[in-house]
Amino acid sequence: MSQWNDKAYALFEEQQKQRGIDLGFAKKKLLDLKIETPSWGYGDSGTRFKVFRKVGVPRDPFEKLEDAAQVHQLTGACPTVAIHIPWDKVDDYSKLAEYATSLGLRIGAVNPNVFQDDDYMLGSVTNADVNIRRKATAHLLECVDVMKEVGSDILSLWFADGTNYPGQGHIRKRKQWLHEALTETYQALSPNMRMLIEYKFFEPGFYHTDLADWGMAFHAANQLGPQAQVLVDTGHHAQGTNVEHIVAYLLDEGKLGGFHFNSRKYADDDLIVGTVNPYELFLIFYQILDADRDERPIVRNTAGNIAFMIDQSHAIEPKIPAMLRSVMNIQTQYAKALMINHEAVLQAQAKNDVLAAEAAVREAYEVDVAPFLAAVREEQGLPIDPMKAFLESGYTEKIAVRGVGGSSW
Ligand code: AOS
Ligand code: ZN
Ligand code: ZN
Ligand code: ZN
Repeated sequence: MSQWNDKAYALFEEQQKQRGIDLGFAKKKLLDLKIETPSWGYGDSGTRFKVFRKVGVPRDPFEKLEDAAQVHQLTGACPTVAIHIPWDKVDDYSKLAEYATSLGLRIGAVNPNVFQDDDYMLGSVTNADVNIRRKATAHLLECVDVMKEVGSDILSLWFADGTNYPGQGHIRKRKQWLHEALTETYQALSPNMRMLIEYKFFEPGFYHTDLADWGMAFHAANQLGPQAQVLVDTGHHAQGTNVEHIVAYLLDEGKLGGFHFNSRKYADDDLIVGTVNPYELFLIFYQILDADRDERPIVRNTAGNIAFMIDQSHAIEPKIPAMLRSVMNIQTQYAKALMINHEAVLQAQAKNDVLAAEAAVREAYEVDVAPFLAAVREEQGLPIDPMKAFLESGYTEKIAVRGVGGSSW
């Protein structure tokens, strides 16, 4: 390690020991943190105004995996890749899984797409037309088959279903149709599979969305059974929503299944994780690490089985560096949360000492964890600065031969 980091780490170690932090435990937790990257984050995407086509963007799902493998090689933290069907449709899914293995990866969550077909304009599983509902459910079932072929254990469901005008759709009928489709899909799951239900309060529907918030997703998951859980996309709430509260609530109910991490300033902006309001991300990890210490096994097991996934779309950013930035920002906030002295927080809470409790949480956020991250990376034989290593690797130049024109979908 560089002399600078040796010194910085020695000081860090001393300070954290004084604060009562078990660094051996923190190191183990940090190494255990695995983050799934999305295949669609490696392709061109954009806004409703323009998709800027970039040189070197993957032309097919195999090339998306190659790019994802770069992120994993440099961080050691991203062994799985989420796929989106039909964006990542291939003739032989076992070939895709084999290719992933050859790159040191695995296929993670399978995301059915029931929003891009023209038939779904007025809804997929909630469409008033029974034939379209059937078609949508058949696609969900097809994705369960894909899971079997690629060895995935997570079906990640997001529905664009909603309406733009009062009266446009029968809200209660649509609720029941949604439930029917979810039930049929749930019954097709193998025992090792989980169904994660994602909610979002608006967009593309601007009047109502069929699965608008965590309460609706939670209720659906409860009705279905233990293999169904809620997926929290950090960009899917109204301004000011206390996301970490939702996280804590779902953890306590054993129903937090996973995340779609991204940053947002206004709506579902899908920006690089941790670039806006990193404190929120830290506070989410605080709730997870607190649940990790819960006396009830159900809560601990839930906290230990969260699928940490990134869901971001790049309009202007180079894709691989943007993904690296997200992964590193997640690691930074997680490492900071690992610097929380939970006993100190709990003691202050028990004494009703408002300021001491707030301080015990915030002080961890204020810790500079850079020496810690560098030490852990170096111990694994990884570059201390994955971004710098990527930029110097020549990979960007190498993939330029792909030309222009790949897209997320
Ligand atoms: C859409 O807003 C959701 O975040 C979904 O997770 C979606 O499937 C993903 O963003 C790809 O578009
Ligand atoms: Zn999402
Ligand atoms: Zn979204
Ligand atoms: Zn989003």
